[in-house]
Amino acid sequence: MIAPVSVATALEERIKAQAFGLGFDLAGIARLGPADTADAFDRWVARGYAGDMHYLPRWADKRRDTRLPFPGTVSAIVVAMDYGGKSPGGPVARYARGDDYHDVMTAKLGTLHEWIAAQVGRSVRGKAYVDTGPLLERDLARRAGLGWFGKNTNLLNPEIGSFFFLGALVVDLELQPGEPFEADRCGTCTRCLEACPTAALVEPRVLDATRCISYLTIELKGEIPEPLREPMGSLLYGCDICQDVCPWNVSFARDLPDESPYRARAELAGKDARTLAREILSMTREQFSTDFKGSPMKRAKLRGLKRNAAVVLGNVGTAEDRDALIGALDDPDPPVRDHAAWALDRISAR
Ligand code: B12
Ligand code: SF4
Ligand code: SF4
Repeated sequence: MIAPVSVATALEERIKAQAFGLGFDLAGIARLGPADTADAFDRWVARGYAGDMHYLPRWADKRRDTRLPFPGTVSAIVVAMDYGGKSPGGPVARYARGDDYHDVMTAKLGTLHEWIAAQVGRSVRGKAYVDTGPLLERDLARRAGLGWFGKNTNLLNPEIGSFFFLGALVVDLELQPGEPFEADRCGTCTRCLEACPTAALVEPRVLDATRCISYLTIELKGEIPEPLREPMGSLLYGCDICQDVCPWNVSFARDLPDESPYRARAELAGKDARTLAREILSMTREQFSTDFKGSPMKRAKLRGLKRNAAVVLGNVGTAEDRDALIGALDDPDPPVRDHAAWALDRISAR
């Protein structure tokens, strides 16, 4: 017997097809409501793991229930977009080498929103979130069937690994939700926990952000604690190590298509850590604004990048890098000066 196909089911399938057509690599639908992992989030904050990311605890109440950030909405179309885990590793994490994913994905979700309104023949109340509001995006994505929480805390999908961004369009339409992803496909593997250079993964699925190189190089505004500088190695911005070692990424990480907005911009492509660090240390504000327009790297501000560049040269620099560091000893920003002095001491001691 052929099962009856409801009009509603057809709409969900067409929404997903439209999402793929817009360039998303995964798409699923979730019913909004209490977040399954809200307690895990609260415990994480209580343990101090959010560090200086004060916006996380500030909106903790709204994160408990996905209906709260945008009242009146009941469903979410959750999408993922691959950012190319197969590109070679380097001083800048892969997610940050091209255009800012917030802009790219928010625009695409806006187009999807308009398309849905045209399909249903009325204006649809809704809002796109790409890291831009108090939503536990991994929680929502797991509910929409996009993957499971890896022990490195990233959402992992059995077909494309974890090198993807997440986004959600919350809407006031009653859509048929997909099946949540219930399996834990990490099994007995613990490679990510062992590979983390700063021991930031304190337990499976629990990250002490204050030790994570991603936090230290992007979110932290002041001094990087000294014991954590050496383990940063040549990482200038972000960190991919716990994803690089993951067998799911080893098998399924993908190349970026030529037209992808996430391909590395010319200022970064193929540059080794020392060259890039020296260029950043001598960069003016004007040059930074031009070269990094529309880049996620603007989040760290030029002073944050200079601080990171000094740490990188302290770890992998040679006597040839001394001049760039000496120039930074006059920087108006105290952490840049302090980290440059630290790096010069390290180079002299080698
Ligand atoms: C704050 C933040 C960070 C912080 C803290 C990360 C963290 N793991 O907590 C820092 C700056 C360190 C960071 C780093 C990175 N981030 Co970030 N980050 C966020 C942000 C804004 C909030 C995450 C959050 O709420 N953290 C608090 C913890 C408690 O939540 P969680 O990590 O999501 O963990 C959930 C599960 O693990 C589960 N859980 C917790 N404990 C347990 C225990 C058990 C037993 C179980 C079953 C579940 C479980 O519950 C948690 C809450 O839902 C999200 C966007 C968003 N709004 O969600 C992006 C986001 C998570 N980041 C993202 C990315 C790409 C990164 C980096 C890869 C960037 C890089 N290369 O440097 C790294 C990865 C580091 C890592 N191993 O996680 C993507 C992840 C996509 C994916 N595939 O998962 C997101 C979703 C942004 C996006 N829109 O695409 N990030
Ligand atoms: S992103 Fe790097 S520092 Fe952060 S948990 Fe993963 S391996 Fe550790
Ligand atoms: S490295 Fe192993 S434990 Fe870590 S996320 Fe991947 S499969 Fe899971």
